[in-house]
Amino acid sequence: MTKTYKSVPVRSYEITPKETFLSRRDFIKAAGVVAGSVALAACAPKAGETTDSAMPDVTHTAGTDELGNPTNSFDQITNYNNFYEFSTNKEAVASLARDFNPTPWTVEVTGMVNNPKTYGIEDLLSMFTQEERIYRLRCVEAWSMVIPWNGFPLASLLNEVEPTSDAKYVRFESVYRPEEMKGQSSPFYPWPYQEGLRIDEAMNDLAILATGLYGEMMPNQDGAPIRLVVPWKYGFKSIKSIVKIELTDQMPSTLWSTVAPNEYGFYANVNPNVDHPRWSQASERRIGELSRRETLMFNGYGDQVAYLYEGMDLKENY
Ligand SMILES: Nc1nc2c(c(=O)[nH]1)N[C@H]1C(S)=C(S)[C@@H](COP(=O)(O)O)O[C@H]1N2
Ligand SMILES: [Mo]
Repeated sequence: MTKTYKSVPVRSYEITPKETFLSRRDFIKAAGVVAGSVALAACAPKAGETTDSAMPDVTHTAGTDELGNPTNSFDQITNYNNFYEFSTNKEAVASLARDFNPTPWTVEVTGMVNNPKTYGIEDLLSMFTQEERIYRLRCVEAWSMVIPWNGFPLASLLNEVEPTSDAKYVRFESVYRPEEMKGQSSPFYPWPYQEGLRIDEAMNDLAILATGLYGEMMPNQDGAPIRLVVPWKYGFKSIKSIVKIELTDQMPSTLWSTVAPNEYGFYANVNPNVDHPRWSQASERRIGELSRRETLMFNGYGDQVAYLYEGMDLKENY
């Protein structure tokens, strides 16, 4: 399931017309060519050779998760989005995010670390092996998808900067660009979006920084160019378009717990036994399916993460 791919710091839509971006993979298949880029044109591999391509062999991505659930389509994943910086309308995010320009991009890693550093997105793409991780994403609004992400463990980056022994939490901050993100004009939300994890949660191998999906660079609407994915927690923890990561000894405030502290807590682990005031969490609607599915404790990742919460009252979980 895990594979590596070579990334280039060039976005798909910079090298293909916007109209063809969404269907680029089909185009590549139909044309029988291997994905290349302007940067790689001089050493483009022959048709059929994917090893040196900027894009992985897409046939590997059309799979299932470890429970046998089929992945949602690229179309579903990129046209039904929660990204309040652009819009509260999930179907409007894709078009409103089209002109967002995530290059150049840097991520500042700071706070209680021995080696604070600002990384260019191209550094993060080349320093760390980009793996595919097929994860379920469960929104607190009780819908879900199965998404084939590309990315690398958050722990790999944290190990580079070496948190000090005082660091207990990791705080994440999204980009603030009200000119490009019209939703940030809304006075109802304390921008920029921020989120946090306890450091042992952040070091868990399931927690990744995702840089793409379906082998494409991350689409704008899904949090270009880099976002967190913590699949055992409700979707709102998986903060998009990250510009800053700060190690701290204080539990970070989060956008949602600031807006509605009675509805959203810090941990936000998926838990079918604890209802949200407005949504039962017992079951969920998988996008593209007709009947509802039962929601799984920790979204089905209990074997990997339950140890993190031993002795905690899981009713306090969100
Ligand atoms: N910066 C930022 N990150 C965010 C959000 C947001 O509005 N802004 N929405 C969250 C919510 S509620 C969910 S369910 C997921 C949705 O991710 P997707 O649109 O890629 O499926 O992103 C999360 N990350
Ligand atoms: Mo969500």
